[in-house]
Amino acid sequence: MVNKPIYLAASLLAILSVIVIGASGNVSVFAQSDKVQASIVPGASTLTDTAYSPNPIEAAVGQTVVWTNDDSAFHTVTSGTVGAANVGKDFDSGLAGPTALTSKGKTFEHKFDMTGEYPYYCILHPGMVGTVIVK
Ligand SMILES: [Cu+2]
Repeated sequence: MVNKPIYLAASLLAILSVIVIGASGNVSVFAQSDKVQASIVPGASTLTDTAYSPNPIEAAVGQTVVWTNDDSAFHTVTSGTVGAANVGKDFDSGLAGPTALTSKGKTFEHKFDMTGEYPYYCILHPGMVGTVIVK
């Protein structure tokens, strides 16, 4: 009987700590979105390292980068550098199919699961270049 208040206090502490840990866990979920937005800017065809914005795009491991074509022309988001053997191996919006950025408002997304620097460009306008940095 003498120890009852101590048990009650300990129980309350345990319950409170669970609530606090749960709340802080939720806060961290809301603090970092799982998506990073990027744009292919109007007039991108004649631009180089400002065609994709922001450039570079910074993302955390596990985040998905979403590119929106805000230009009226058809563009691609294609991993690699012009003429390299690995062009399109990591990601490629492509020249046809559902992910092709054929017109304004179309989007392409890719989830990055490993750290690194990922150069990419537009197959249709190879002067358009960008980099995704995943930390
Ligand atoms: Cu283009």
